[in-house]
Amino acid sequence: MYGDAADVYPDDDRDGKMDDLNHDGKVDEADAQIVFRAAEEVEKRFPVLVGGVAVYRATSAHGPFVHIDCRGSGPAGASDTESESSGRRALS
Ligand SMILES: [Ca+2]
Ligand SMILES: [Ca+2]
Repeated sequence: MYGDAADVYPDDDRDGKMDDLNHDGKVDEADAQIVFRAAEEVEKRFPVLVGGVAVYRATSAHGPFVHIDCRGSGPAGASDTESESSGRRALS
């Protein structure tokens, strides 16, 4: 983690992966979407704080998580995404 960006995944059982937030028996993008929607709520309330939110799919190296970039609007800073971006870069 660096700058003001954060990778967010609730991990109450501390296994290093996002928990099964919707309790459907598997940890996947649906769970990441729950965090994504929560981040969107924050973005609506505090638009200056959040520069971008993206859901990352699970890989062999990590479970799904949500990346929140608080480094401000503009294209810089999100070029290192390894999976699809939400495309919700702030429009100014
Ligand atoms: Ca966990
Ligand atoms: Ca789930």
